[in-house]
Amino acid sequence: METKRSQELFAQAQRYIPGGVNSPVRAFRAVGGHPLFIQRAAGSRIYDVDGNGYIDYVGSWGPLILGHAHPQVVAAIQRAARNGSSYGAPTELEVELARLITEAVPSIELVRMVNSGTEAAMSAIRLARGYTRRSKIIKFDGCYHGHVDGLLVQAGSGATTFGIPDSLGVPEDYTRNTISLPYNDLGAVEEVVSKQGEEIACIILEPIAGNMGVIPPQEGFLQGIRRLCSEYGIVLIFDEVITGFRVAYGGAQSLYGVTPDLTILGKIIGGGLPVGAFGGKREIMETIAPLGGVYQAGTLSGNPLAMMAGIETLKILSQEETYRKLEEGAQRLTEGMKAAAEKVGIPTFSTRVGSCFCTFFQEGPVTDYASAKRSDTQQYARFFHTMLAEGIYFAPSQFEAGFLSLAHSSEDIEQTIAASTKGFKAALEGTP
Ligand code: KE4
Repeated sequence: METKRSQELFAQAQRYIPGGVNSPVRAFRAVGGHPLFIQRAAGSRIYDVDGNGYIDYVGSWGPLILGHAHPQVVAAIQRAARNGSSYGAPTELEVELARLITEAVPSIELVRMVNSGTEAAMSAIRLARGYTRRSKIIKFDGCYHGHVDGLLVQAGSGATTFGIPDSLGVPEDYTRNTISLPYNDLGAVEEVVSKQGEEIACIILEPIAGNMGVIPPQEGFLQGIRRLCSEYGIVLIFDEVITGFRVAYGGAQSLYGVTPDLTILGKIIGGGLPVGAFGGKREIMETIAPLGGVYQAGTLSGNPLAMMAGIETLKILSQEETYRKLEEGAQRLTEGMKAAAEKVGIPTFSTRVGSCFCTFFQEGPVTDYASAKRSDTQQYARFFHTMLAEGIYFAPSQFEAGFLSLAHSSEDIEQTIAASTKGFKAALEGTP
């Protein structure tokens, strides 16, 4: 597979951009080799600058659940752009997207738009602290909520990929109030909350962990945390930046029947344009400026282009059959790949919730960050590159989620399953 132009661009990019990328995980450092520079995408495929096409299971890390360049979304963005890109004033589009979100997720009574998941997490935590007048927060090892200073403690995603448990540049006193516990360990939460519950402003977690591979919550984990938060007056924040509108139209909270006090969203609600949002109980949200004393703001928050792309995306997702189609396609894909791995004889542990999935290169079980890190990342790297050579683009890191879109055809899925036999063989035999 010829990637000369990508290599040239990567060399150029490194002259102007740190590591040649605008987000670390894109640099392929966890799998080796050089990143592919993408020129265009349509449906289930992305195409690099050398003209190679790939079936794409990254989907821009989750937003492109409809597939790339969906005609209705493109047309909607074009319509909006003809009216100007941003006014820094309220628009009807913001009201429409807020209405769709609050209807889809009943726990969200009020919602504020921002421009990234990081901004949403940062704002929600400040809000929880302002509302409770408490400082301590609990997060979970391997969960990633964006590059918020106080949360870069055992972060998942990029940080795990680079094996950096914390980030440089985060002063000690920024993380002094952050307690990070093992995911799926309700006992550990009970232990901390029983001693410090009155000092804890919030517990923030991904209801399905998607930044250390995909790790579902174990039976009773979310329910137990909900109970503890109610008992101690702790704000429960679900980070549904990945799972919101991904695993169900109502997000993971609708799937597991657990109601958080605040929810953060991103990715899908912007239809591929920069977006984030945080929302929840009216009483808590009314502590945010201009109503209350917790300050938060943003120049491009609620901008018309992202709102239009989000509205169009949610309208399509709200149609009947959407999530059944995603479920069936992803089930076929992951079962087919699991069967291929078993036939090759390579130990893998496969997880899936709806259309997000992960193949861990280990026996398993994988229930938290410590067990996820036992995966054989060298095997994963060989699998990744072999699949790439077969025209299939998975995440360039073992510690990310794979995403199926509505644009993936059964032929795409069958092609991926067939190619995975080669991928697993290369992983096992050590030949990329
Ligand atoms: P952004 O600031 O990247 O929009 O969102 C941060 C964020 C918050 N919460 C969850 C659950 C997330 O997964 C993310 C970002 N996800 C990563 C991929 N796992 C984005 C990819 C990247 O960092 O380049």
